[in-house]
Amino acid sequence: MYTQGLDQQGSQDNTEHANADREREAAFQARIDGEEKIEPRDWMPEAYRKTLVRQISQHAHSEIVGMLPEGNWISRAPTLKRKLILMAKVQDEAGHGLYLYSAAETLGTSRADMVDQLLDGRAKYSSIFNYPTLTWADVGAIGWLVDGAAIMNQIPLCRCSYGPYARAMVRVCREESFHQRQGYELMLALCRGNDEQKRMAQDALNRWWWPSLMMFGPSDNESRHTAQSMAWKIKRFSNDELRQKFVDTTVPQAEYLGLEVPDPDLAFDEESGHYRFGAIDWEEFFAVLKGNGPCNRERIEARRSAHEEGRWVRDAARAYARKQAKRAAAQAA
Ligand code: BYC
Repeated sequence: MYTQGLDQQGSQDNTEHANADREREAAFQARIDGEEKIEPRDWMPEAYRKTLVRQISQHAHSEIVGMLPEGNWISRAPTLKRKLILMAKVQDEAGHGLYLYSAAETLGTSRADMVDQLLDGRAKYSSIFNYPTLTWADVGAIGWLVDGAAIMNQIPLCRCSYGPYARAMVRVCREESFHQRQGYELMLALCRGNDEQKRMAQDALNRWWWPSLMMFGPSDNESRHTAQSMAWKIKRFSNDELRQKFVDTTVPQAEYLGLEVPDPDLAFDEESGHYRFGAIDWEEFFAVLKGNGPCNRERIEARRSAHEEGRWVRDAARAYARKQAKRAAAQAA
């Protein structure tokens, strides 16, 4: 009798908890629907927190790994001016990584944990950075196409429901817009140059076009997170919608450069006002995600050795912080 009474009490408590959770979730969703920003100290469903940590940390890792393919060309830039521009751009990417790690930390995950997840292969970063930069024209193609795709994806993130992520994106997008323009201007210089330079530009477009389309993620029917992320207003457009906007914006830019987009099925559809494009090689995309792209191993190896080489800086910073804390405690006593 007595245990039965306890069981009943237990199940009543569970029902009350479930009802309270449902009410909190409904109130949370109402705030999202009303376009309110969610801030770090606000209550949020655990799944919302987890989705944000996943997306923001992957985004931060992409910025940091993204420094590698372009950094490869800093010492070989053709002029001092190009070298200065490229150094500034690569430094901007480091800054973006830092704002993004900070935004993710507001959700209760430490930067050290996020970095560990990248280095031991548990966390993803953008597929695009697993391709090599073979010629100087690749620096132009990355700015034009990769930063162009990044802006297309990130401008809507300025309206993301999570305040710290949305605010970080405002500055990131301003800087990405400069990056895109420098890439396009570099391509234009090559296209107005001699035959060899124009061939380099075309070759870079041939190699970066399809991987750039893949950056937007799997097609909508394969994307496991989009529906929930859109309901939470983390994402404002689906992967396919953004990919289409990118194609519509970029094809006329390629025409202006006098370059040919490497897609025999590409055609403008008068009726819809959009470009129709050929099938994406999703096998290639998923192989890259699994770690089998042309440069996956090289990129992670470069990050691991950078992390090891930076160990003494972290140790020194920690020792300094301990010393400061001890001094502050002694002064307070
Ligand atoms: N690469 O359900 P889905 C940049 C993963 S670079 C690798 O559609 P979601 C920059 C996805 O994570 C751009 N993985 O996911 C430019 C998920 O796996 P998990 C970085 C990808 O999150 C120049 C699975 O596939 N930008 O900024 O709704 C220089 C299923 O996908 C990719 C961002 O990170 C990919 N391309 O949508 C330097 C923007 N695509 O986690 C830097 C923020 C998908 O379940 N992120 N996956 O194991 C987003 O907007 C979204 O996370 C995505 C994916 C559109 C990328």
